[in-house]
Amino acid sequence: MCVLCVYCVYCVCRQYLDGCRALVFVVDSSDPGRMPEARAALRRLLSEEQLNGVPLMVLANKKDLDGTLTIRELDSYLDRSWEIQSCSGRQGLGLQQAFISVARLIKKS
Ligand SMILES: Nc1nc2c(ncn2[C@@H]2O[C@H](COP(=O)(O)OP(=O)(O)OP(=O)(O)O)[C@@H](O)[C@H]2O)c(=O)[nH]1
Ligand SMILES: [Mg+2]
Repeated sequence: MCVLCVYCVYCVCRQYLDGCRALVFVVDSSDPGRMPEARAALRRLLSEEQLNGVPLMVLANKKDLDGTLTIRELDSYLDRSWEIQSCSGRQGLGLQQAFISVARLIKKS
């Protein structure tokens, strides 16, 4: 089973898409200026045929820095199960919950 984690908005990782059961997309929620870039990268990834219907977990990272992530725009084009979880990679917060949710999303898909 493949769960694809993308930490970087530049990473396309297309060679890993075959057989992917879930997409975990990590954004820096403390960097609102680059949110349009993150959204564009996510949109591009989700348009890949291999990811049709594949559930999505958005990790809003760096929540320890008072990140504010506006996700409303996301729902308009998401045609799949998806969830968002705030987390701090540095403090290890929110990650366990996130991957429990990923496992549940995969089971439901
Ligand atoms: N405060 C905080 N820092 C984090 C967290 N996760 C990663 N980092 C730190 O963020 C730094 C990397 O920042 P990034 O935004 O990933 O990378 P960048 O250097 O800004 O480059 P870009 O990929 O262009 O954004 C490293 O020093 C990490 O230790 C977190 O949850 N909280
Ligand atoms: Mg950064």
